[in-house]
Amino acid sequence: MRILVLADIHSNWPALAAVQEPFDACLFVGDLVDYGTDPIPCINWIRKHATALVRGNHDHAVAQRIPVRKVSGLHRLAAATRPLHWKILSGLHMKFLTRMPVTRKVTLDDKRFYLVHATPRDPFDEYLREDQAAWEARLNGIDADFVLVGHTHIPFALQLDGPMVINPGSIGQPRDGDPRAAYAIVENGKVELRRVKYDIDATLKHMLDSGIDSDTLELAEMVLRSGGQFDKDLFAQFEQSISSDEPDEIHDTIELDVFKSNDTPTKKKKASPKNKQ
Ligand SMILES: [Mn+2]
Repeated sequence: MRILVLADIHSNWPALAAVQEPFDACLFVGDLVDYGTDPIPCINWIRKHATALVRGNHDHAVAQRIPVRKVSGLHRLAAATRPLHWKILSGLHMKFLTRMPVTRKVTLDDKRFYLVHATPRDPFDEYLREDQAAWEARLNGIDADFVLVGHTHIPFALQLDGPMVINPGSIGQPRDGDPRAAYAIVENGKVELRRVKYDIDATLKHMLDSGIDSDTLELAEMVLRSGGQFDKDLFAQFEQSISSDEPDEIHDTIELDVFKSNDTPTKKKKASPKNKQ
């Protein structure tokens, strides 16, 4: 069984549409919305194709109509796009976001998967990257073969004494220095972290046409084209810092020592997000 693992789509339809993978099941670990301006085809695609899914902090904020309190850093992007979501999403779409579970367990192909957006200790907010001791401490008591997470937008596959923790990286807003959409494939108990190029111009054009202001658009372009690793001095001009102890959402690059590939997989069942649903 070929399992497609997705996270952090963030209303970036051209990025999701670029994933042309055959798959038998799709697991989504949260953050469908915010940052981008095209949530509807993303929600429709996930509604149709996700075998199991969980809610991310941005799904929660949009669903619960929580306004963005902080306007520095990437919060500025969320501040510009969240009200647009409230304007364009139907009651059905909002209900879908509201009903996304916080954690989910599912068994596929005799493997037990545990899905949570950030960490089991703090399902929405804790940023935890590839740190063996920290993950072992947080997964105490969780009985699973694979723990699937998102949130950091930085891919890794970490084998612990027991489960393997997989972060597929972000579809809609990668932050590891590689601007290509990131996802993972789990097949026969093995994981591959993959990347695919997508039409960033189309994403930015959609944002422009949606009425996003030029400063925010410039920030979005820097983030998307650099894979989240843009010049921090340039970034500083966008900072309208107000004191807050909320964690910053920008992270430094980490080296990946796991397999990455753009190879086209052997064609099987084709279920691609080619057309808007
Ligand atoms: Mn996210």
